[in-house]
Amino acid sequence: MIDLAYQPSMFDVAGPSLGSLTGQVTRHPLSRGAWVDHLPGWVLGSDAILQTLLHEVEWRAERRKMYDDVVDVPRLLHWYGAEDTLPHPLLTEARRRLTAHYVEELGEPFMTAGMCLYRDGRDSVAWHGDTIGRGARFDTMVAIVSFGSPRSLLLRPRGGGDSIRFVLGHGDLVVMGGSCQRTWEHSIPKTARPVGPRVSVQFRPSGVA
Ligand SMILES: O=C(O)CCC(=O)C(=O)O
Repeated sequence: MIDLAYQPSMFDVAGPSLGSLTGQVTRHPLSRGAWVDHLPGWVLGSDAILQTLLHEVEWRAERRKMYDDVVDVPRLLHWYGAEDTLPHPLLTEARRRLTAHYVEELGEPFMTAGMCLYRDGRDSVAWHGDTIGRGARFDTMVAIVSFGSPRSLLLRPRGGGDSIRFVLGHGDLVVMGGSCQRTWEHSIPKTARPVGPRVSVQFRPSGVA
């Protein structure tokens, strides 16, 4: 169980439910065939989901090699395969709704759910694209639903260029699509601001990671 101080949103007190996607999502075309869809506050009552995620998910710390050292990955992780039961039924419904909305363009359903817990502003993820698997060569989509304290998701073109920022928490949705995983990179930078926990849930088609 994770015990993290969290200040709930005053505007997010309803029971959990999903808003509509149709006509609500704003598409931001990027360069080189990449795009990002954005819908703030897609999940209503998202703080209840955050509590479930903080307390029910078996969060794992990972370590990775860095030069001659092995260091802690600065966030906690859990990965749900297509057959795994997600920790809250609303997430299962969110995946179904995302598939229904995007399947014509994506050509396949969202299947897996990766989860990341950023405990506070010291947790982060460095610049990367999701290029393990098919995202390295083919257009695909990664849909991210955010819970808890808002954090910046930055995107920049691979090879350099201006970055763009989405501030994501409290039930917000972004979908990175087209060539985004191979022509752009994204990151969640550390922040010195006092922030509570944020959980990101990333829905991906199978074979994309
Ligand atoms: O926390 C996020 O929203 C981004 C997560 C991410 O980039 C990843 O796990 O690949």
